[in-house]
Amino acid sequence: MIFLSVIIPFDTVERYLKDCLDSLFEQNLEDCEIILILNGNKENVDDLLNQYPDLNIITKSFDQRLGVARARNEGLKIATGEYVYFIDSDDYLYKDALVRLVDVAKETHADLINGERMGTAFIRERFEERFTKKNRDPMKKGKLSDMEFAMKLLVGSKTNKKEVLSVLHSLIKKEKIADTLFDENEKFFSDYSFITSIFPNLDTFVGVENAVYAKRNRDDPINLTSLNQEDHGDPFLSYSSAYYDVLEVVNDLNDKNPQEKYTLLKDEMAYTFFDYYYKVFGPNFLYSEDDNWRGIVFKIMQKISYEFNMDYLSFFQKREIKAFQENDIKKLTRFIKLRVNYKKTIRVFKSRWRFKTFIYFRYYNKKPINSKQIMFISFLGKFYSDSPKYLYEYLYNTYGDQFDYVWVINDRSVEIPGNPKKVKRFSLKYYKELAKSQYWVINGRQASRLHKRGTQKIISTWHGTPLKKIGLDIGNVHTRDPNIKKSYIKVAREWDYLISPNRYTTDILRSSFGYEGDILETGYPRNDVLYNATPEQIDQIKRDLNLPMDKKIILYAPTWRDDEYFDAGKMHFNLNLELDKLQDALSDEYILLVRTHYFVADKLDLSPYKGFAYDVCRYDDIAELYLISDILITDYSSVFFDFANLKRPILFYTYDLEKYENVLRGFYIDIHSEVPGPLLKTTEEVIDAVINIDDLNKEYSDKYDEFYERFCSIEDGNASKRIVEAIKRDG
Ligand code: C2G
Repeated sequence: MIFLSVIIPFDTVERYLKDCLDSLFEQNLEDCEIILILNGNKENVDDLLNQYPDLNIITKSFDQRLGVARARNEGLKIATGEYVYFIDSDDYLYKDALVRLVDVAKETHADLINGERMGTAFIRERFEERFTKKNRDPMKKGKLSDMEFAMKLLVGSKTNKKEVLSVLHSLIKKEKIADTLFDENEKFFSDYSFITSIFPNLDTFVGVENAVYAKRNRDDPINLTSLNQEDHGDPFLSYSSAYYDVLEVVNDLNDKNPQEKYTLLKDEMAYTFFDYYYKVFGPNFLYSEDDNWRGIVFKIMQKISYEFNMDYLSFFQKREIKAFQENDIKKLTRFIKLRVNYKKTIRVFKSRWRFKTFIYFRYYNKKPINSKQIMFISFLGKFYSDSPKYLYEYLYNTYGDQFDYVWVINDRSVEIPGNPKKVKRFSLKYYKELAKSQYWVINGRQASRLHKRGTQKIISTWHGTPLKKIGLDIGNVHTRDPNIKKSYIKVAREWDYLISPNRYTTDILRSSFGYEGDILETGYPRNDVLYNATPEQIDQIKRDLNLPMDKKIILYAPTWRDDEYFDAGKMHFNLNLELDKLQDALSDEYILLVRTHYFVADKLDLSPYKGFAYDVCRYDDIAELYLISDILITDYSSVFFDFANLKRPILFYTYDLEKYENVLRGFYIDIHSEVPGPLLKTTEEVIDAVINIDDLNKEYSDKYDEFYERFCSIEDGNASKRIVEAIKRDG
């Protein structure tokens, strides 16, 4: 008899399934079958499955989407293992999570052996890195008994707030499941009835420490929801009613046959519910303006309040729970208000940025605005570059000291002509100058917690003609913040002017930000220099960078990938271009400048390619790099729209085109037919294209002209001037 059957329902997102299977493969489990229920999936996963010849994968396919309950049942029907284990296809195991459970199962033969489920927004690699780095400790067993710890894990960690019980990450003896199936009519909560149905059969439980299962929080609440993010009504009502349903069943079971396992389970459920009440529900209750809702939930909480074990509660917590029992909604509101405000005050003083924001609103924002002051920021203060730089230089050269200029720049040693005031982003001085400035010139989104006031105006230059979908048009947001789409609209509502380089961008900016304000379709200030620079200036850039003057230059400037983040705003990037091959083939004639996107946090090591490849990631202004480059290689970055102003050749190294196009972002134009250069998939193809660049120029000549006409024809080196004049006309 096989020892273990792992059941995985799969309907979508192949790369998540890959993480899942990789992590299973790394467990090196013998005596294990993996039952994969393919249902309603559009992706062909055969190639993926062929990558695991050593895994015993049994697939069962269905054309239609079955739903998780039915898919798991299909798995259960054919499972032959002594134990059954459920994992979802978008989740994965941390290190040896499952082996640990299996070892304990072999040793103890317990009926249920389980580990911890931890919510995460990270891709697998990053989860592991962060886990080790930040030392986020898994739950400890401490003095708890095997059964007590197992109940804690079954009900879930505090990160899975709105779940009562989960079947995931438990080894369950198949004979104890017998013929029990998941309730296929229950879309969301079939785990609960499944567990409570088999619960009477389970006698021995062991919870295992340090066996962590990563539960992926998908991060787009609008387009790519996971089951527990789907909107199934008010979170409190759905959690409390599920809690109550489970409680009733457990009470019934206990009445019929009183046992410790039922009491332990009930205590654990109540404890987790209380935690949710205290941290999430309490503040929501306080701030809600819906008296009807408040009335309903008060009654429900009143009923549940009798389940809490008062011995574990602090004095203040007890007061609150008693207010429910005394039916005193006013008293309750007062108590919650007191503790929420207390916590807020502590937070303001504990966190530097909260403290500074507090000072900004309460103090700096009460001081007068300087009608002559303009503040500039480019790429989060990382560079002196982009349209804010060229608008600034135009203003400074034209109006000199008639204005007071402030630059937000994190490295204050960066030289800026005219000696403007320099402040570091999010420093106290930054807030002070922000509050005083009449104009904020920004090339991205301002922090959503900051708001302009009175006569202040925001000029948003944005930072590129979009190829890849942006803002509200992105189908599947992979960032950490689930509310990012709402914040796009909120932030754009504060802009007074939005700069656009062409009609195409104007239309997209309107829809992708829901923006209704003024758009100045003037061309980009950052492209002025591409028309105005002299040959001497161009040579000087090369000299400043210590580049050989006798070689032609290729600039490789790829963009970032939404699924490769490892911390807020920090991305990872794998250089997929094989530099050794490029060096062998091209270094007689060319050098290569490598510039990753500014989100990418990895440091490149180009030392093996000394004399051929140069790291220009930290160089402030990419426009200057365009000026010295003979060929651009990019992928889906907006850089080629700007580079095209120079009418020099562009190659697209799109090794992961399918993923980028179909899964990560999607594009506004047809990249296959509308871009002015070839799409290349391998380093060899890139080399070939560079060697035959003259032929390619001829081949793409008509397409390039069309492209230039559509995206670059407004540009003439005077965009900054047009913008300043338009704003002056408005007063
Ligand atoms: N950039 C750069 N180096 C790179 C990539 C980008 O300096 N290797 C700069 C360029 O000025 C580019 C801008 O960052 O135009 C935006 O980069 P994209 O790769 O296009 O990506 P993103 O930041 O997501 O912005 O509408 C444009 C989109 O919003 C894209």
